Amino acid sequence: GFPDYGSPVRVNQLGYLTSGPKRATYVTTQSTALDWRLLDSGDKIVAGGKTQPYGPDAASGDHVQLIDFGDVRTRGTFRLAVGDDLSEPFEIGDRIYSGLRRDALEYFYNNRSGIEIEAEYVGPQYARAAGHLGVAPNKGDTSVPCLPGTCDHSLDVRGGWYDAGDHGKYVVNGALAAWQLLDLHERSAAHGDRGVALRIPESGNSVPDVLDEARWEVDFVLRMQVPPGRPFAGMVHHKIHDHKWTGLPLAPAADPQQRYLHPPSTAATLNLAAVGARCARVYASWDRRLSKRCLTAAEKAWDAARRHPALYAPDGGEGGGAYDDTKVTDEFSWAAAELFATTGKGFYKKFVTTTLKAADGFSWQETGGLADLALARAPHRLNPHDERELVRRISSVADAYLTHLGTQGYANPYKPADGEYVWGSNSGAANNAMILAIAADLTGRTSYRSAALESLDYLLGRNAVGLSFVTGYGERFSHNQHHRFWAHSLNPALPSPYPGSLAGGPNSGLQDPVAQRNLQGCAPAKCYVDEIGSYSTNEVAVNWNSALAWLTAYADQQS
Ligand code: 9MR
Repeated sequence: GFPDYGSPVRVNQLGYLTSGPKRATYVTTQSTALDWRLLDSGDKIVAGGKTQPYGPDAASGDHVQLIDFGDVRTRGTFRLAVGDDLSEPFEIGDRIYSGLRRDALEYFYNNRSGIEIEAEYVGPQYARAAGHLGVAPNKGDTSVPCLPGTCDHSLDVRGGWYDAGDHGKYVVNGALAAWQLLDLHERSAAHGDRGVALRIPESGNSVPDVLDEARWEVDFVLRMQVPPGRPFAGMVHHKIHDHKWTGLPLAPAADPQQRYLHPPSTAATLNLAAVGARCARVYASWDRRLSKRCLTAAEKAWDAARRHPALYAPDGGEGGGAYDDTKVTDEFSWAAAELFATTGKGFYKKFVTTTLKAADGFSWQETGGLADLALARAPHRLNPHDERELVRRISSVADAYLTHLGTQGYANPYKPADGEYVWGSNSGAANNAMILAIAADLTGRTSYRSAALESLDYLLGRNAVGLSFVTGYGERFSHNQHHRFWAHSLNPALPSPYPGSLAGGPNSGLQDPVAQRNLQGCAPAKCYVDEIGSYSTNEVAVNWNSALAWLTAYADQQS
């Protein structure tokens, strides 16, 4: 039968900022304008108006109308009604993103490798033993050998975050996630916000908590660099993971498999160059030693990548994600831009060869646009002409996303040219929203700010499946993301995903058996199933939660 998509009145189920845009989408076969009503918690009508007919929404196939209640600035709990159809309840208020902003960051502590996750911080349900410290049955990660035949050293690569629902640790998306947290901090600091307190062991120290968390990953990425005196010294191992895919559920401490370091890649090496350069700048005023270590490692990585510019991680393989990439001009450009932004050395500038493009946005694989986002944090490095050009480029991409958002039935800045939704489409939405937010910062244009905020509506319930893709937020939310420890649906003794965990989202590729069984013929925006087995639509990942963390920090600062 039909899946249950809940109320046809689709809203941001967390809520709307008092000073932000407020729109909803109504799924209906009717084509004429209808009356909508906003009801308070006592069912009293506090506002009303006419819906705006829209028509069929291409991504979902839904026939919809739009509701704009942006004039309402009353705080409280409300529902929207059209005829007999009632939305889920939602808030209108000022600090509605404070909790999610914190939880989205605490995702990372919960997914740390090489450290016990303590009940004191996460509560008894989420507490677990440290994984991958070489304590039996674990064979990792204190002395991990190379994949047989690829090198003869082993490295201590403890720490870092588990990539996603599996226990692999992959440099290219891990570095991107750490980068996004560092950027979040840098932007917040520039806006006079030191960030929220996290429930993590380092919280009492003098360093902002988000930097303590990002450091957990930065330290790991530094450990992945091939030491001096070895073949490929200065290059960075692409990834480390189990020999074969492990099953679900599995606590990190119970993983008995042999783990291997996979060969260095140019892409991973340039990821260290990029995040290392950013680390050097961001930690300069908090931890000079780390800042220096990061810069030295970043410059070594850069030199090594120049010597080995075409070592590509292969597609396929066993036991972990491939994170394959055979085009690294974009990684060279991003790394050069970060190194230039931090050091000011003109030498790096000529290697900045890419710019932000609306069609690409950015992702672990496509990092060309990050060159512009790096420069956006260091405008003092640019002459006035180059700075104007940078702002013009970022604005024109933001204009494209504004159009995407304004021309879809469910406002979403993500609108792939071929109409197909990719693996991790929700991170496409969140990353494009980040670009809109940066464009708003650079230009002061409120249309960009509104669009960045409205993107959160999509993630939090105003979408084709009527679900908030973030655990614990909204009335109807994703409960069963693919994860080896947060596997409540497989073993009731295990927890559900930690609140604030973002699902990958609709993926029209149907790249797992559960999606293939349940979603044949789905419209792209509906190719999603909240089952633990659907890793291609319903996994969590560090590089997706970092996007959510960035965007919710931004939204929280807008009240
Ligand atoms: O996010 C990755 C996506 O871009 C790829 O298309 C997909 C298939 O290669 O892999 C995704 O990353 C997964 C990784 O391969 C294994 N761990 C979980 C990651 C998130 O689903």
